[in-house]
Amino acid sequence: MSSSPKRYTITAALPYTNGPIHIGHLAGVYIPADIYSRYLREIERDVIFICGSDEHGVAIPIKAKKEGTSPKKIIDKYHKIIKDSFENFGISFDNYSRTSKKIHHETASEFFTLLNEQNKLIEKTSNQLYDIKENQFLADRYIIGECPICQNLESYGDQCEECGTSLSPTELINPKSTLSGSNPVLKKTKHWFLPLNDYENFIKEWILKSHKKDWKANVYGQVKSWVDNGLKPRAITRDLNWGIPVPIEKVKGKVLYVWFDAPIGYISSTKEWAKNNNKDWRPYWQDKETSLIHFIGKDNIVFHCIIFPSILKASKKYILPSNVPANEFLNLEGSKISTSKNWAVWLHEYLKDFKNKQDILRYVLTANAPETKDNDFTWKDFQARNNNELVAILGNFINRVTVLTHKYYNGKVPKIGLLSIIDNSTIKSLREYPLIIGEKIENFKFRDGIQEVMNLARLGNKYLADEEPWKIIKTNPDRVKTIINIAIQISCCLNVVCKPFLPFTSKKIEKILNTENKSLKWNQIKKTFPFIEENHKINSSELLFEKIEDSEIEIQLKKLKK
Ligand code: B3M
Ligand code: ZN
Repeated sequence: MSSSPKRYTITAALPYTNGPIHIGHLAGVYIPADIYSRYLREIERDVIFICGSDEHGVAIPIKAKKEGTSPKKIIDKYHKIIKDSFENFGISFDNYSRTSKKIHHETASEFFTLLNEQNKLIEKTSNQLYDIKENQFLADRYIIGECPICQNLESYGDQCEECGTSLSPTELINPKSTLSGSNPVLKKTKHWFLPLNDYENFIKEWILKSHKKDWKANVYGQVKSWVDNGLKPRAITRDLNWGIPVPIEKVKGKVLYVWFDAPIGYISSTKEWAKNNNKDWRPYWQDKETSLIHFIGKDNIVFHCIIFPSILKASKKYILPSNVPANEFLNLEGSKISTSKNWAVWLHEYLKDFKNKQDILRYVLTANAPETKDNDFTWKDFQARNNNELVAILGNFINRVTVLTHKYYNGKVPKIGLLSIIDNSTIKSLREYPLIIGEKIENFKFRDGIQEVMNLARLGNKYLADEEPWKIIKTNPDRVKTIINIAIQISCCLNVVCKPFLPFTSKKIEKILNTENKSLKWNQIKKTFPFIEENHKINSSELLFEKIEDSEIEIQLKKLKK
């Protein structure tokens, strides 16, 4: 791939609609994907940012049973809650679809049929766990038992959530049905398998050989360990009544495995976007000059780096991801986030307690993102980062500049005069930031990126503190004009570079600087200086961030312990 792809298809993992989403999801997947997409749009690239709800799989009927309702009611309920949360946090999807839509059922069925007709699937009858009381086969999460790897007693049939190992139900020790609690028996049933062993060499060449340097070590390492253990055929159908029916005439009571259809959901969502926008979806999935990037959490690596690529490869028409920047997990106050134990910060609840404060969470989750290892979110850290960084550094700088401009010049940008050595070096470093931050984002180093945004604000604060315009306003008014002009240029640059990270804040700064109609873009500020010309009128200051009091944090801690 050339260094500058023609277009980007950016996907974020499709959340299961069996519950609302929490800060772990946001930190691991949606914020990084959003920063990346927003940045690429800023530098005027052709980008689509795709997502949607994952509405199949055993998780849905299980939840429906728990809430005493139907799967359809469950997916409708959580689809809405999740979609609203994303919108409220400014996650800028170009399309947010659902895998229950007709377009998705058709697309997934076509994939299955294509592979089946080209003899790329194998049919196999094997013994599977069966619940005699409930009269049904027990796929995936319908089974719970002891993990053969870490001895966790509550491992699911498809995956142990404790150690992350992918499993099949028959591997569990002492399996129990989650439906009736009974011990299942073995019963013969026929399924379709994707012979992953046939793709082992392809994965070796494509990832292990070619992406050792440019893919994240955690992702590369997981792929390598899968391949080292030998890839085996994997069932892509299930005996269930919730999902996409296996598209073969005589086959009844079987559906596609959720992990077969879900990633195809990215394609269906793209098709839906194309239809709504009068575009062609194909280049975004089939043109070699497109860069396809999957943002996911670490538990989804095998599906996005081995299984889905094998399906894409088998289809012969599709491109492969150019990167899969999976993140590790975010813990909460020292413990694993857990939906069942209600140990989480739910986004829709955060928004109730911290109204219009989305950017604080976006900031904290980016600054502390689990990019290379699991990380911990604590409310104390949340408070400290808000008070000591957002308020004291970023907010403080913008506020000082605005207040001084109004105090001395009625809000009009003063004329820049002779430049001192410090002015020159400040301008020089200032102008390097868009480049530095852009590079960080392009390399998926969002933590470093936001750190640099803060460093730019620090540069501004230091410049004002060193030059002390308030001390010389009477004795050297011309000098003060230059200082304030430069400080305004720093604010403007700050506004542009914080756009992908803190979209709500950047809107506010734009309003203060009165640059909404200027559409100052990343590329322009790389090329031209000054960004704002003299006599431009700026608006009065608006507080960007407020201090968070101890009492607010205590409420959150209490809520968790409940
Ligand atoms: N719904 C699993 C998850 O939420 C799954 C992702 C699908 S991405 C195609 O972790
Ligand atoms: Zn385990």
